[in-house]
Amino acid sequence: MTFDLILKGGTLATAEGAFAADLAVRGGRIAAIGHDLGDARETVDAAGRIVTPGGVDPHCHVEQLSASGLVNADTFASATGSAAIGGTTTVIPFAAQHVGMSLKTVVEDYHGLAEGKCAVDYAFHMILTDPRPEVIAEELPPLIASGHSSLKCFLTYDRLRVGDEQFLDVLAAARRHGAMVMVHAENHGLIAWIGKRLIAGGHARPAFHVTSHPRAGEAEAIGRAIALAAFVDQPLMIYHVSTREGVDVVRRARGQGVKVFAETCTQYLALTAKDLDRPGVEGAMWMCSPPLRDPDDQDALWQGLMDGTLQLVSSDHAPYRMDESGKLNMGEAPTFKQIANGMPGLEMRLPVLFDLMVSGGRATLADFVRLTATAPAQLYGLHPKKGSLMPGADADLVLWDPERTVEVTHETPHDNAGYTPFAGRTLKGWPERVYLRGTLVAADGGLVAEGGGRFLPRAAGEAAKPTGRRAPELDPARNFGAVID
Ligand code: DUC
Ligand code: ZN
Ligand code: ZN
Repeated sequence: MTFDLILKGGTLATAEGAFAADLAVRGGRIAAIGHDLGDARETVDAAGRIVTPGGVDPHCHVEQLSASGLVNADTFASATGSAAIGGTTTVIPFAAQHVGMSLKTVVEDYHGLAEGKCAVDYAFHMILTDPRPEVIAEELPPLIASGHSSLKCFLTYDRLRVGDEQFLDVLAAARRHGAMVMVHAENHGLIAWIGKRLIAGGHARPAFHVTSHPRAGEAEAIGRAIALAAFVDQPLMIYHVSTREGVDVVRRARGQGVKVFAETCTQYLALTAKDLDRPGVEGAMWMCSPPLRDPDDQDALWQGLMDGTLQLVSSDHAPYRMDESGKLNMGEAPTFKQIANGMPGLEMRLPVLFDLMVSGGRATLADFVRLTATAPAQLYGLHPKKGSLMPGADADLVLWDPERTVEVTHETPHDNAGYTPFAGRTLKGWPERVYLRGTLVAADGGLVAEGGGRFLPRAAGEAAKPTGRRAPELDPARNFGAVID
């Protein structure tokens, strides 16, 4: 039977390794892998090219309302169009609840914004800032059951953070209903305490954002979050690990058998705190939380990615323009406390990581695929449909030209941020053609199909399953018969 598409003569790259083969697509799915596969309506010459599964970016903020009332610069159309051009074919942004809001309404609203607008497939994580009893008991279970199987909490940020008791409520509910929990883990008191003193002392330019998010605050909050999750036996994902100490805390917990996972982001591997050290407000372009750190932290993050302590690299795409609509919404000379945190990265994630890992020799092609596509799909219940090249999987494919070099400028990406923190770098390796379920969506740096992305309802995967070992205080057999749910 004739195929719809054959990619012929390329090197196929999976999380296990790379090999020479042709790949055939039928009905939006990978139909066959091998040689002499037969006829197709379209055959693309992939000689000299690398074929990877489409990237899965499991941490990006799109059209999201912040606690201060700002909405990030991208729409679902612009963010996902830019993702597609960069080789990412699945994104998991957030439906973000704020205090007092109905979680159900929030999720419906984000679906309304995304539906029919996305260039790539998408799912939603839910952010819980107000896990009050009726949200936990009534709203959460049906939302998880309808495919929103992951929940995020913040341990810092005014108006977003949950206390330890609230976090335990979320962890216990996630365990009961089968969801992954993710956490932004930084110590709020440390950040508030040092921030006030920096501003009072006149140390207000963006570089001081780094000082104001102490390294110790990351290690402390990661350790606390893990302790609470282990107490109730709920698997936990630590978001955007940035420090050596943070990596060490995760490694120790995993060594003790705790079911904890961790990610870092492109910017923590490619950029450092020095990037913020610029006159005036210019450093605001490199402001994210946790902040960029030091070369020694980058070494620790790479080591963590290679020894399995960290499982994946996301973008934490959170675009704000360098004008009054975004980073400068509090005027031309804001303090670092008044500047929105976040940087764009959906489109540049894969090219920057391909350059660092594959062209730069930091990792293998298989590592690149594992960290950017396969592991995120596995951890969030999307594998093997996404993140794999198995027959039967969605034909989300990227054809890479491994020899092409591109000098990145602020005009290179197609999102709405108006700049990229990676400008000035020369990258080797570039996504040439990008397919979503067998349809070409991006080619040679341009979008060729819009609005074809579909919502991906997800049941939680293996990663979110409890281990069966709760704290002794929750074990009736060891606790005078007390049953605590
Ligand atoms: N930090 C976050 O926690 N979220 C969005 C962007 C950022 O820098
Ligand atoms: Zn965060
Ligand atoms: Zn984030």
